[in-house]
Order: sequence, then C-alpha cells, then structure tokens
Amino acid sequence: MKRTHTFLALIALLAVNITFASHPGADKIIQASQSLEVQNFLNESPQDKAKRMEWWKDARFGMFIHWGLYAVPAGEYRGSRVRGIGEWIMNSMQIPIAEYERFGRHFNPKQFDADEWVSLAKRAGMKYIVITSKHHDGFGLWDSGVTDWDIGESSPYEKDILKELAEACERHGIVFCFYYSIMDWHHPDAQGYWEPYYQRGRGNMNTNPRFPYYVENYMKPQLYELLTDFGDIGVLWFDGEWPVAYTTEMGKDVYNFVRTLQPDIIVNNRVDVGRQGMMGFDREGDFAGDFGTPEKEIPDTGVPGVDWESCLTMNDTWGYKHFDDNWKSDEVLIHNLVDIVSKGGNLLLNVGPMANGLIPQPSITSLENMGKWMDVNGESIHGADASPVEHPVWGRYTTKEGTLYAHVFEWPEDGRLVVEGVGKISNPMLLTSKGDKKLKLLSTGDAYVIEVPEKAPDTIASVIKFDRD
Ligand code: FHN
Repeated sequence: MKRTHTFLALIALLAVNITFASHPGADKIIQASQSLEVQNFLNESPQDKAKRMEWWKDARFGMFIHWGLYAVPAGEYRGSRVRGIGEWIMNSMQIPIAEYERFGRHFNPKQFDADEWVSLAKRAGMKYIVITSKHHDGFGLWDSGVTDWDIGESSPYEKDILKELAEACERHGIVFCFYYSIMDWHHPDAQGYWEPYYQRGRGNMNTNPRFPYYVENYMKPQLYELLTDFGDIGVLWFDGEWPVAYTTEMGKDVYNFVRTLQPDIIVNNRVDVGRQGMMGFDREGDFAGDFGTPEKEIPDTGVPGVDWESCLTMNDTWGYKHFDDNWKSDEVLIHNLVDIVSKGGNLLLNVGPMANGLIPQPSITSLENMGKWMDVNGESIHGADASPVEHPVWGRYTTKEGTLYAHVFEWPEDGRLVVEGVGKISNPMLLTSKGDKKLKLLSTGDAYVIEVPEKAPDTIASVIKFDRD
C-alpha cells in the first residue's frame, strides 16, 4: 500500500511540476524579484520603528480573513467531518493533491462583494484587514504570474479578489494587509522530500533540499507580485514558518526583501523562526519581525516595549466549517478586545467566509454589535495604551495621554465605583450613546469613589473616563 501511495505521490509531484514550470511570464517576475537590490532594515532605530508602527498601534483592532479553496469542502470530505480547523482539511484528511485541486472548479464566489466586507469591518470599528493571499494549501487568491495554482487558472471565478479588496479599503480608509503562508503543501519544492506532503505538514522533520529553490524562485516572486501589484500594503502577516527547511537566515532575508519593496510595511514575527508556539512571542535571540503573534490566546500581562497582536476566532475555526456553530458571545468578544488593549496589544479578529463569497451571518451580527459598542466607547480603544496598574476586580483600564478609561464589566450594585492606585484623577465622565455624562467624584486618600447611576449604560462594558495627571 505504501509503495502505491509513494508512486501516486510521485505522479502528482510530476503533474504539479508541469503546472509550475510552464507558466507564461514567470521568468520575468522571477528575474525582477531576484535582481532586487535588497537593503538591510534589521538595524532600524527604535524611533524609526515606533514611527512606522504608529498607525498600527493606534488601530488596535483589525479583521483577519481566512478564505480559500478550503471553504468549498467547508470542513467535510467524503462524508467525514474534519475535527480540526477548516483550512487544514487538505492535511487533516490526507487529500491527495490532484484530488484537492478539483475543489478549484467549484470555487466561484458569485456573491463576493468587497465593499460589503470592508464596510462591515469599518462598522465594527476595525482599522485594518489581513486576508490570506495564500494559505498552506498554496492556492493563490490572485492571478499569480508564477503558477496556475491560483484563482486565475484553477477556478472559474473571473474577478480579481485582492484588487477589489484593495480598492474597497482605499475607499473606506481601511489599511489593506496580506497573510502569506511560507509552508506550501502544493509546491513540489516545499513539501517533505519523497513523502506525501501531509507527513511534512505534521511537523515531519524530513527536510526538502529544494526548499531554498522554492523560496528564491516561487515564494519571493509571489511576494514581489503582492507588494508591487496592489498598492500600499500595511502588514505582511507571515505564517507556516515551522518547516525545518526554513531557516532564520531565510527569515531575515525575506524580512529585508519585503521591506525593500515597501519600506514602511509592518511584518509580523512569523517571518522568522523565533516564535514560541501559540503564545506567539519570540524566544531569546536575534529574530526578524515587528510584533509578537499570540494565537487563540491573550497573554496574562502585556510585555513592556514589545508590540503584539492576539489573533482570535469568532467560533473555533479560521477557515469556514459549515457545522462550527460554537460562536463566542458579544460579551466575550468585547471583553477580549478591552482586555487585549488594556495590556497594550492589538486584536486581529477572524472571519471565515463561505465559498459563495458571503461572511457567515453570526459573524456579521456580532461584528455589528461590536460596532455599536465601539460607536459609543471607541475612543477608549483606538489610540489607547496599556493600563498603568493591575486590572481592578470590576473590569479593565486603558489610557491615553492625560486620560484614564475605566471599563466596568461588573456595575456596582451600591452605585459606588471604587478606583484606586491610578494616581490623581478628576472630572469623571460616563460615555453614553447620548454623549458624556458628568459623574460625582469622592476621594478618600489614594482611593476614589465615583457615584454612578443605578443602571449601567451598557450591560457588557460601560466606560467612565477621567482626567489623569
Ligand atoms: O496553521 C495556521 C492556521 O491554519 C491559521 O492560519 C492560524 C491563524 O494564524 N495560523 C496557523 C496555526 O498557528
């Protein structure tokens, strides 16, 4: 049986190689990518980095979009439901490459409307969008000039998804960003050597001697296209950096390559290999990347001087699964956002659109509810920084220069909110949909008591802002 499997894998590899070798115009892009005079950005001053990161730190809240061929099976293959995350179905179900390619002919998202997606992000109070230009399955959401394995040649869909999203982001004042997977289960030079790709995907420690060829002749040319064809890109969000064949030397080179193409772009820490698993921060050492990437978790505390962003799902999967109805409540979503900002981080909250191009309704409803909360309280999130003290029992603090925001999750039943250990504060104002409402402040030593109305203006989190010396 294993012999047959290897034989089939070889045939598939051969077929796929033909796909890559013959793409018209590929040489021109590869040549342009390889002749780029890459500059070194690894010694950037902290001041220059802080300036470059300013918009991102102010934004605090972005939309993650996991969308690709995996939305076609939507978590189910040959009658079996995938137990893990939906975008891993190719690997989890060990689908042979030639068979997985057949999903391409069913990817025809006629209801995709870039304006709808971007205006939803904007209504939610999100300031940037990160979309999977290419996930681990290797399928490109743009018509790449170096392969047929993309929306252009391997699906019946006619429109230019990434171009439409870039233009919609421009119209709505949302920063457009790309996710790009270094790991690639489809490209013959990026897979485990001789074994079927999915054994590599399972952390198979076998390396592929042609991986450097994949990086130089495929991955970097694709990054060249993404960073020259779609305007200014805010963030390049790398992922899949764990194959043993991908080295820190490659990571530093790719970081400089990307910054040479767009010097002001921000690049996450998954461009290199320093990340310590899902907690997302780099281990000790010298690694490229501008911010840490905790995944599906929120660190217990912030890390002074380190920029970071928690990426979270709204249910349990990144890529669409038709049977994943484990949606987080609006309370959990809003508390997560406040908790993250109170620790000095950003929230990248994921939507997994369906194969027809629509975002699942539960995601839309929750994002619109988050937007209603942000309409009243967004000033305590956008441009806000970490709390100066441990969080109080009743909620969280965020700060701005001269201002403290108290996010009250548990409204005091006795009408008296105790605020302590935050230095000198004055002039408490309750943020409400009808404007700011002045409250009475009593001070007792270094603790303050604020007299608050019987009913909280918001059952999930009400915000009181203070002047702070
Ligand atoms: O393997 C991916 C996964 O599919 C998803 O993209 C997440 C979200 O960033 N990142 C990797 C798992 O760490």
